[in-house]
Amino acid sequence: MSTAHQPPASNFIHANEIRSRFSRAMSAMYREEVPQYGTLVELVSDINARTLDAQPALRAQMAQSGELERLDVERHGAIRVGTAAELATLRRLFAVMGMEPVGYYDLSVAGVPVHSTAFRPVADAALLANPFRVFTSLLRLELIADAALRDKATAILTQRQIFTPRVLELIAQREADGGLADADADAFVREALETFRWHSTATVDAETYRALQAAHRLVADVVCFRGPHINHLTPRTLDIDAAQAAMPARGMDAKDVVEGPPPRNCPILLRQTSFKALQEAVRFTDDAGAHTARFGEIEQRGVALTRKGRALYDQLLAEVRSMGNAGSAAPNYEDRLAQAFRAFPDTHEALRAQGLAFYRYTLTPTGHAHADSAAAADASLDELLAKGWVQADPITYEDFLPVSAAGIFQSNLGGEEQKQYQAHAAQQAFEAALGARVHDEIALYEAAQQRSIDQVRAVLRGTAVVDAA
Ligand code: OOG
Ligand code: NI
Repeated sequence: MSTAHQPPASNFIHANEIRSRFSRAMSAMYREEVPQYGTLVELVSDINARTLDAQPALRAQMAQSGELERLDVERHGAIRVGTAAELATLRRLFAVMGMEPVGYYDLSVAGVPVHSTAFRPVADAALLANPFRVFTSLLRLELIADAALRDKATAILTQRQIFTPRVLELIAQREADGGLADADADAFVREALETFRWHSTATVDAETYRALQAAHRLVADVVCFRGPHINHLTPRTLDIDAAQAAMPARGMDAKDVVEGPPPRNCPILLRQTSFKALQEAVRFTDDAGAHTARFGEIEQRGVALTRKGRALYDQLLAEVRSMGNAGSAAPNYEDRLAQAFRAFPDTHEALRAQGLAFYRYTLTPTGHAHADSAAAADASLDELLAKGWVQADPITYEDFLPVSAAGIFQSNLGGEEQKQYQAHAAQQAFEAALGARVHDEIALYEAAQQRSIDQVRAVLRGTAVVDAA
């Protein structure tokens, strides 16, 4: 796709760098828009510093994996869009920053009329540089029962343009040339940010807003505004229980329970909590009003699970949540969760040996000393671990959890209603709207683990090639 007048590739700003600039700009914008987010970032930063001081082994492990460096910049955000065209253009916009759609999440099962993916980097090096992720949901208007209201919402959505003309040009330019030079990259960041900005003026009158809100609060949030305002940004904490406990003292109205697995010695997947969405003044075309959408969230990430591990997680969680049909709002939820998860091994040795979680294998200094020896080349991975020639470090879970996401949605829509939709995942329809397949997240972890094993093997056999990627 190169053209004669294209600047040399070395002038292009790396996608990782554009993503970092964008994530920084987004964080600064959200701090201005929602000052409590700034408070949350400070709280998390204090708690992370304390946790690392108290746990030198954790610090050493995170330093060795490279994750210590990314910790302070690590964020995810979330947006919700209304049409296939919006979703498809977002895919192209995120591609400029090296972010690809990973995973399919059907939230209709939890009474939220959307399905979603997460745009994020996928390569090991890109994840280490900056793992910025955006959980992106597409409204499913077909789940709205009232046909007239559905048509009205569709008409409103087809009239809006959530991208600036300049960002559309820059996306096309990057697709044609393969990159963006410095000034264009900065322009891209500035223009892309406009799509995610909050607008306190709605595009509809108060009555339309109320009608859409009655269908579902989420429908009003998506349809009535000029763009898909970022609705939260989430820093990563190393001790979510400490952070949750400290939130009220800093003036934050914390959600009652932490979503995801219970506290453990070896964190798995993802644990999340949030402070509740703010009621904000908005102007309809004919009247003043209020809207609840934006909130703050924190998360703690653990090891990625294999298909077997994930099946066990889903099974144990379902056992607890199905009791009394109350989900995480049931009494004694946390006790019952902890009780059920006793069935989930809680040492890395057991998680690894039973094939429940993914690990990245590297040679230790002793292992390196034995490279190219027959003893090393013939040994199994377990033998190499037992000898201390190879070490296994947990691969961090970079994705989301549908049940947790639903809990986050529910607690932040304001209002208590629980809508029921027929559960029907529609991954193909979602991918058709997106204009691409989504990555299977578990296959990505599997490949990362396998690459690390291949690399260890190659060094031990003396056939390692210097890996350029
Ligand atoms: C997204 C909620 C899901 C998470 O962290 O699971 C989410 C939304 O409310 O739009 O962000
Ligand atoms: Ni979130």
